[in-house]
Amino acid sequence: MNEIKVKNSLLKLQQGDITELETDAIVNAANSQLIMGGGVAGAIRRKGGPKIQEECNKIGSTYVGGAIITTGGNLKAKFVIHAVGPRMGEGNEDEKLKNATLNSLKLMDDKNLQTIAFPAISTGIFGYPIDRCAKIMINTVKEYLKGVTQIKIVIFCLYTQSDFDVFEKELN
Ligand code: AR6
Repeated sequence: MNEIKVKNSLLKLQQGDITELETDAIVNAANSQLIMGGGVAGAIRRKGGPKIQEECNKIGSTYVGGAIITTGGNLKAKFVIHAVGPRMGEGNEDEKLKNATLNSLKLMDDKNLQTIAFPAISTGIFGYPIDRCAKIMINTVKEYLKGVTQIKIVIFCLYTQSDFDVFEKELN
């Protein structure tokens, strides 16, 4: 099964390119300097245009575990939430990944947004293990959706079939 209902919301898994999604917001796997490099960030920069990086530059930076929001530029998604996950080896990684996920969800409610798509934060260039990521991100979303929220749909958009399989195993 690749979706579950949590209270009034839906948690869904899909495989593909997150920059193609038409959700209210997609999440960028950012760094704390908010400089969009490779991976998901690179795909967002190429498809969304320079405006997103310009907005990031105005904000400047945030802490590891934090999240900030910009418009979606030329993307189909209206907004990009830039969530800063941990670099493997820097310490306290699980807590930081949980906070990056949680702060993204809180921004959604602050802005009254209803649909969000996450990538597997930190599991590319930052080197965090995919199975630990699945466990932490899925549990954080589930807990959050059990509380008071306007969020209707949370998608985990996994780039590869093998990452999708890991998330699917964790969801079930
Ligand atoms: N759609 C969905 N998932 C993707 C896509 C895509 N288009 N492209 C890659 N992934 P990463 P990080 C997956 O490296 O590890 C950048 O330079 C990828 O397979 O994007 O948090 C930033 O600027 C992996 O599972 O992010 C930061 O400096 C996941 O997205 C740094 O990398 C995350 O991989 C962040 O590193």
